[in-house]
Amino acid sequence: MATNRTFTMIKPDGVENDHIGAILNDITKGGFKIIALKYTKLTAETAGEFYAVHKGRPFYNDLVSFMSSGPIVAAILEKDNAVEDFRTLIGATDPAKADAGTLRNKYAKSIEANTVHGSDSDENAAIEGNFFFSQFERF
Ligand code: 3AN
Repeated sequence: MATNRTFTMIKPDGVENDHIGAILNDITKGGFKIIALKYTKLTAETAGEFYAVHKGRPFYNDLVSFMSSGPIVAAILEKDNAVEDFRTLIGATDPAKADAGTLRNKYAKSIEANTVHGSDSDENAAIEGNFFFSQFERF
């Protein structure tokens, strides 16, 4: 069953390239309500924990080091069918394959530095939201 929430991060490249405002604007224009928002930085340890599902994949170490290389913006978003609709808004993992107008098509440069994370299931949306936001920061 589709829930109405998903979790996103603007990754270090999106922050470094000054796309925070534009991306949050696109997200809002896409019909998502931002219900929790945080500017923060992952350590190698917390990035490793967040991406534990990818442990053992060839890109895991680079992914962890990239994701802990600079500040990120974490947010919980609300919309009907949030997980699927947000995956559509961000586009394919590889920006070269992302549809025109998607966030990765507009702002991302490479498959690793692909600017925006979006949860891939309702279950992971809840886990990832809880990873970044305490019960007092979620509404
Ligand atoms: P998505 O972010 O589209 O859900 P996942 O969950 O398969 O993609 O991968 C998580 C992250 O791992 C991606 N956002 C990207 O940064 C990195 N990644 C995935 N596949 C590759 C790959 N083949 N080479 C390098 N990095 C990758």
